[in-house]
Order: sequence, then C-alpha cells, then structure tokens
Amino acid sequence: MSRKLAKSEIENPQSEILSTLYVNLLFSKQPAYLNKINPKLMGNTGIRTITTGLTGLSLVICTCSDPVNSSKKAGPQKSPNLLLINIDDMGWRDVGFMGSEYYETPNIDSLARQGMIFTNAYATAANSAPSRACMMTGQWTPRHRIYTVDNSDRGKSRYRKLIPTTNNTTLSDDNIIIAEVLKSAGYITCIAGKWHLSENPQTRGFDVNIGGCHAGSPGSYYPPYTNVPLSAPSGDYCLTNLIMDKTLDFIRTVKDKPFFLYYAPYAVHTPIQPVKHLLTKYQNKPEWNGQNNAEYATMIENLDTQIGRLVRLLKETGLFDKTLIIFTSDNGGVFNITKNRPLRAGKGSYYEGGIREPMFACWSGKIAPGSISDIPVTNLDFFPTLLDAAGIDRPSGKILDGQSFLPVLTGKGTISERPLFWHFPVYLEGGNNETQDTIFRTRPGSAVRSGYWKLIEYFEDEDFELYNLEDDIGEKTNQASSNPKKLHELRIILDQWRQQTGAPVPDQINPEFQDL
Ligand SMILES: [Ca+2]
Repeated sequence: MSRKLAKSEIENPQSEILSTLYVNLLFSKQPAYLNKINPKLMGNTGIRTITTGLTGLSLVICTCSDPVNSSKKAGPQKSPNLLLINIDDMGWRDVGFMGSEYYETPNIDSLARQGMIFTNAYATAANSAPSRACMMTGQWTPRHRIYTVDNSDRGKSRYRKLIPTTNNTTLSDDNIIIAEVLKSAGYITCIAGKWHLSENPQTRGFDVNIGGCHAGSPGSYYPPYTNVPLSAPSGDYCLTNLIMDKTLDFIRTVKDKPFFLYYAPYAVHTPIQPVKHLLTKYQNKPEWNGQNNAEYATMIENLDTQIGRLVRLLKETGLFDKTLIIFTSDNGGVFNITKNRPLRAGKGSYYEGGIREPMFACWSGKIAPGSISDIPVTNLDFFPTLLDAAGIDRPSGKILDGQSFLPVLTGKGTISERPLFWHFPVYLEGGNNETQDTIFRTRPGSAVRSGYWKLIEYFEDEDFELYNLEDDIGEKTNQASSNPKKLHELRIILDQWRQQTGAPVPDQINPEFQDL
C-alpha cells in the first residue's frame, strides 16, 4: 500500500500530518491500548495501515525524499560504506520517530523517514555487554557466555535461590567478529565510543579507536571524563561532542576506501548530566507518556545534534548515498529515567521494555524511503546483513545465529519465520514495580518469542509466563495456566534451543538463600 505525500508534508518534516501518519503506522497492532494512553496517537489520517505479520513482505507505505539536504555524487566505489549506530540505553520510545512527544530528535527522525523503520526489533540481551557481544559475534549468548555486565551474582545473596552461571566479561579472541571480517575484506574500520568487550578494540579488527575500552560508561560526560581514554580540549567540553568531532575527522580520512563505522556513543547511558543550554526548554515541557526527565532529554537532543553533524558531512562529501545506515539501541530505556510504555519494565528486564529497540535502516536508492516493517529482527541479524550488503562471504566455520534481512530492506524478499531467544542464567538487582519482583530486574531464566507468543521461564521455581504480544504488548496477562497447549509448544522450542546452543541452566541451591 502506498501513499504519495503532499509537497507541504515533505518540505515540513515536523508537520503534524506526517508525525501522526508515522505514529499510526507504528502502532497499528495496538490501537485500543494506545488510544487509552493518548488519543492523539491514533488520530484519523485516512491512512489504512497494512502490516504483514511474520510471514509476509514489508510494504512500502509512503514515499518521500530527504526533506533537508541533497547529496553530491561520490566517485566510483564498489562496496557500500557501512554505518552501524548503536545508542546506549535508548528506550523504544525515546525518539520522535517512535512517537515521543517529549524528546526531540529531528535529525534521527529525518534519517528514519529516509529508510525502513522496524517496529519489532530486538536486542539479544537486556543490558549492554551481552547485547554488544551478540551483535559483534552474530551469536546467541550461550556461545560467547557473556550474559550480563560484571558478575552474575548481583544483588543480596540471601535473595538468590540459585548459584548463577559464571559470567564471561571478555570476548574470546577466537570468536571472529564483524569488524575483523570487514577489515579482511578491505574495509577501513572505526569504533567511535563504547566497546565494553575487552581492553582494546584495535585487537579486534578496528583500525581506529575513538574512546573505546572495557568500561561501560564514563565517570563523567564533562572533564575529567575518567574511565575512557579521551582527553577534553577544554574545561567544559562534552564527551558526546568530542567523540563526534573525532568521528568526523575519521570520515574525512577515508577517501575512496569503503568504511565500516561503528558509532556507539556512551550517551545516553548514566551518568545523567544535562546539556545546560537545553535544560530550561525541557523543564517547561509537559510530561508525555511517563517521559519527563529534563536532564536526560537534553542528552538525547544533544546526541541527535551530533548525529546530524555526521549526516551533514556524509552528504557534503558525497558519501551518504553510498552508505547503508542501521540505527538501534543496545537495550531498553532505564526504568527510573525514562518510560517505554506501553512496553513493560526497562533495561535489565526480559519484558519487552528491556529488549525491544527503536530501529531503522536507510540506504539511498536501495531501501524505499518511508517504509516500515513489523517483521521481528534482532541485532544478531546485523552481522549477516552487513556482509550481504557488502557482498562478502560468511567466514568459513563461523556459526551465525541471525539471518540477513537485506531482502526485506531492498523489497526483494523476506526472511524465514524463526523464533527469537534470550538466555540469562544470572541475577540482576534493581527491580521496580514493573519487573517480576521489586528486588531483581531479572532472575535466572530464558525467554522465547515465536510468532506473537512469548514465553519466559524462570529457573528458581520453574515458573512460566506466557503472553500474546499481539493483544497484550504490555505483558499484563499471563496465559501460562489458561493456554497449556501454547505453553507446551513454546517450552519444546525453548528446550531444543538450549540443547542446541549448550545453554547452561543453573540448578545448584545457594546455601545463603533465605526463603522469605
Ligand atoms: Ca546499554
């Protein structure tokens, strides 16, 4: 289904018509629920949304050109540039293109409009290190054994019934990652920002390292930054801006060689520190859908501004049209900082709020602008997708658990329906009133999504939660008791997957556990 946008809509990307159109398209599966939250979300545009579920093609629903800039023509170049943008801790609705009316992300939204938005995109884990390890290796967590950040026995021992599986905090050198494959194929490679998987990303296929190290966050976004190997040019210089300064320097050096840029800024992870000149605006802005943290909002807007600088340089140098861009976040928004509504909970939880991500891909002339897909994808899929886009063979002997969704992007095909899995044989403290309990964000377990059904299994007491995400995206009604047939079906799928991947299931009782 397609609709040609009016000239006024294209020229004014912030137009009410356009933003309402997108919001309608994004949330077509949950109109009643969203109507209850904010009737404006489902305002009648006269546009009927068609989404295609798990088996069909993504449909191009409107066409629009880039409303802001035009590009110079680049010189001859055989391989596309690859830009993977992985924001830290950005929630599913922390951007305008996912409907937020509190945060302001005009540059990101403009990019999203130039490509295909995915409404069912997932991180493979609910916090940073495992999510990034999965993305970089293209493998489920049991294969690299990075299940969480730091130790797996976080939280008070007396609350932990099981002794969790030991966590791996450094990615094994013998597990080849996407940067190494691309470098071998002739790409110049750069990481800008957070690495988190070993001490030095330059031993893992990155030619250029801008601030990447084992640390998961800076001590401060203002000098002295601490934790990260970057020095400020002046006393109040924001780390996010500095990383982009150096990223632009990298872009200016690449010339005709294809590049792989992994842009993974530390923002918008804690510490939450405002960009001062933006603060008053958000302090005076009404809350939207639970989003009201002005300091966090300034960090999001500043990040968006930096991404705008990058896009502008790519266009000025003629590289934009030769670049496949994928945008995502590594895990859900932090519950006490932002809200992912109608998704339940946030970072660290295996409810949707912890793992469903804002995501889009754009590639001039290859991906139809204004397109949208509800096909479930995961960051495991990026490895094979990027290789396919670059025309590079998969490394021999390497297990890749994801699928290339390049045919979806180009409109030439689809991907086969498959279940998605999460495995977290660990404890993560810091629960809230939307997590399983208020002590832990997660307890040891596994999860699987198959079709619209999602099963979560907790190992402590063999508890199961079964949700139908089509009708219950907020995971409020546990159907494990009322739908034993579906429960059985998903348990078999999950058991088989754990066997295939050698996923450890902790069963040893913690002697310090006190049953409350
Ligand atoms: Ca993160």
